[in-house]
Amino acid sequence: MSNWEEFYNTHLPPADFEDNRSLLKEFCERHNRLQNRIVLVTSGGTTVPLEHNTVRFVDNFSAGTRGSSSAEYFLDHNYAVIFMHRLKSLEPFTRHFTGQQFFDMLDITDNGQSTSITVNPDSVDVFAPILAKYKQARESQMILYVSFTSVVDYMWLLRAACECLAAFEDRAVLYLAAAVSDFYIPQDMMPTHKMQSGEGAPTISLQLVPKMLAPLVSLWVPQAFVVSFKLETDENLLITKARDSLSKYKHKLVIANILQTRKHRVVFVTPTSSYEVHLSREQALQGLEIEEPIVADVVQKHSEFINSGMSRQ
Ligand code: 9Z3
Repeated sequence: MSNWEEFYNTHLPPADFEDNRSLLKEFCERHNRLQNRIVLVTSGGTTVPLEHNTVRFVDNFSAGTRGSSSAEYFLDHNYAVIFMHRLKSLEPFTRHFTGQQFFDMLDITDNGQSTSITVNPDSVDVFAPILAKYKQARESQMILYVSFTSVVDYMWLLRAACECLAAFEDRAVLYLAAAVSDFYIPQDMMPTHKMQSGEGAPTISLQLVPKMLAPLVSLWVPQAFVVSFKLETDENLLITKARDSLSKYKHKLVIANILQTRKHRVVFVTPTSSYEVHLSREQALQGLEIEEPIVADVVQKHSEFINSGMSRQ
């Protein structure tokens, strides 16, 4: 048995798995009937629980900015979007108003008989276009939200989504932007209850998470346009690691980024080329987001892929 098969045999799916599987199935069947293009956007970090009754866990950084903003740009390009995200990480549309920002846009008036809440006139110009896009995406059912928390939840959901996406053949894009842990504690090596400090300092031993890109590319969605992200903190490793990943898994594109500069610079690495996509200082100051040119480029590459008939070779 391969590592990944063993992983699914020894780790139970999350409690809401069957509900999510039905939602995925229904969403995919509808969009496949309509012959739409579809993208699976994964977003946010995964947790690695240290106990079955989880009080403590190891987390992966990632606010979900890349995934949530990219989902909006894919909708602009008429893709149906499965937004598979870490619960409570940033989501498309609402991401523009985090914390108190949303409340600050509202005014409340009370004339003694009734209370009304309105959007502050200064905020209408900012809020209206985002609300309109949100309503449009929801009413036309172009976006499905499904969430995960732990790396095990993520793996179950990823495979279930792929099972539904296979029918789209080359019309599906997988845009794997989530920050997925490489290490975890297998269920049979995890204590049931909260670790007790009275028992002394714990020794925590992490195991390697199987590389799901291998079955994903070769078995689950062999005709899809698969884009993975590679995150490094050492610039000297970035391109080599991205190239290694492409030659190992044989997918279409790796988007490589460095932790500190990820919001204004990424490198597109394909089997035949590598080039930078970046925002200038002025563009960043104007509020442009790097995900806009990233998604435009991915969409263009996806179109070329479909037109070349490469997935059928
Ligand atoms: C990324 O590299 C994403 O671009 C970020 C986005 C997580 C950096 P934010 O959510 O950050 O906007 O704050 N995602 C992929 C990270 C990852 O886990 N890659 C693995 C690896 O590099 C597997 S492909 O080995």
